[in-house]
Amino acid sequence: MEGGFHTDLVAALVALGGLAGLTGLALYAIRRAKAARRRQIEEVGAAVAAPRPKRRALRPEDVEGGAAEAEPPASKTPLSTAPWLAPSQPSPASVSPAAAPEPVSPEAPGPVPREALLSKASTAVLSIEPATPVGRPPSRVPSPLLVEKPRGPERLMPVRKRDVAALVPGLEPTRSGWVKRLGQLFAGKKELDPVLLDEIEKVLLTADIGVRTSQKLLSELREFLDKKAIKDPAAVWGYLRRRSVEILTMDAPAIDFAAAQPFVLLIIGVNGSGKTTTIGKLASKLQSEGKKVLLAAGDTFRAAATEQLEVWGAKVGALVVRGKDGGDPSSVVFDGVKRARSEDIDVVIADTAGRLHTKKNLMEELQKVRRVAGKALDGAPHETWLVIDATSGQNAIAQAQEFTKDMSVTGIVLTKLDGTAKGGVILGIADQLRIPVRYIGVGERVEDLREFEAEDFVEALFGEAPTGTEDVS
Ligand SMILES: Nc1nc2c(ncn2[C@@H]2O[C@H](COP(=O)(O)OP(=O)(O)OP(=O)(O)O)[C@@H](O)[C@H]2O)c(=O)[nH]1
Ligand SMILES: [Mg+2]
Repeated sequence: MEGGFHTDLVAALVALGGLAGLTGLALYAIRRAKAARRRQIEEVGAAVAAPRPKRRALRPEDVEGGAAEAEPPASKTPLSTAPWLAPSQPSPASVSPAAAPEPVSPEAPGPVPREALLSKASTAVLSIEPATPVGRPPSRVPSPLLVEKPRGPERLMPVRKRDVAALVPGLEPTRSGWVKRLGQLFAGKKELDPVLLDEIEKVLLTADIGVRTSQKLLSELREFLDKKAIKDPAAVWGYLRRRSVEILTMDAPAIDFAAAQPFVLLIIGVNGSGKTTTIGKLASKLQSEGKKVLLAAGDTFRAAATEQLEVWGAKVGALVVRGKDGGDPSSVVFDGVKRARSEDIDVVIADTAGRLHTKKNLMEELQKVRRVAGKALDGAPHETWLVIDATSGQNAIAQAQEFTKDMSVTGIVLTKLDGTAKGGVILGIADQLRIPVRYIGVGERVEDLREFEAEDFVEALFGEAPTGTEDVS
């Protein structure tokens, strides 16, 4: 009996011991599992909390060369389109859909393939990458719709869209004038002879290029022909084309309207040259790129001039600052720049009354406008553009020379090229003044103001080079 009791007791103790052991094992397993889970959570937490590289959504100023550091103010027109991206085209993947622009104006330049845009920016990473597995180092966590800010000189630069076909109709009068005559001289000629050289001289001298520039081209031509004994008319044609590009190409960086806030542009020129129209077209272009533009009605001479500017302002959605009729134009420009500063405007374009370069008092008035603009904002005006009517032919060269004596002109706008065969004047102006031509007007429509690009212009003017053309230099 007593032995049976002991056996039961031992069995009970063994069972209890087994149970305790099992419980202990179970608790140990649970603790291990919890620890493992905690480690997992900590790893993820560390990955999330670790500082991320400086990446942020692409902003327009990144591609425009604007004030990339500054947050765009809330009051600003939403913008996300660079000049080279047509508003009507889908934005690049890097631009958040929320910031996608509404087209403002129809004349925005056409799109540039995204690949082309990217190829210019070696540091830009426009990433749409698969999600990164948890636990990877944060620096390798790609984020869709984020872009690494390009650094230094390698910032995204606009890729220029070639525009030759669009220029051809506007340049038709000049193209079918002296350029055609020049081309006809070469047609069917196998060899260059002195008679042909004389004919070339005649055409160039009547081409409104100006006597000086024509003579220069001819003497260069003779020199090359003597030296290299080149008899091939096609080579001469090629030479004239190439020299034209060289004359029209200036060592001047593209205008960066984001270089100042606001960027102040003063427009000057003789009566009726196309100043106000150019201002309207340019304002439309800039607004469509997302910039806020203010127009200063510095032509206080004619009441109709201010109204004309106001019509443009309303059309393109730009603010217009006006003064009293007959008032001091410099005070209008001063008010315009001040207002632009307080309202976060990007570009101020100041109109002025047309004037003859021969009128000393009127030229002094312009100088005052310049000085006063500088009082409203250090460094203003950042550019002063002389608007020249191409129909005035060689007189335009004389005009430009006079204006540049009194004013520091930084750019030329040549208007009305569509209405004249005197487009050659552009060569004379560029050659003799060495001031960059910034825009050309090839019609009255808002889209007829075209950014000037020497090669496109020459190609549109001369057409395709005859077969067999080679450089004589
Ligand atoms: N065909 C053509 N006409 C132009 C062009 N640019 C301007 N015009 C026309 O030229 C005329 C004069 O233009 P405006 O802009 O008023 O000239 P403005 O220099 O401001 O004139 P003022 O203020 O009187 O000195 C207008 O009828 C314009 O439509 C152009 O590129 N081509
Ligand atoms: Mg005007």
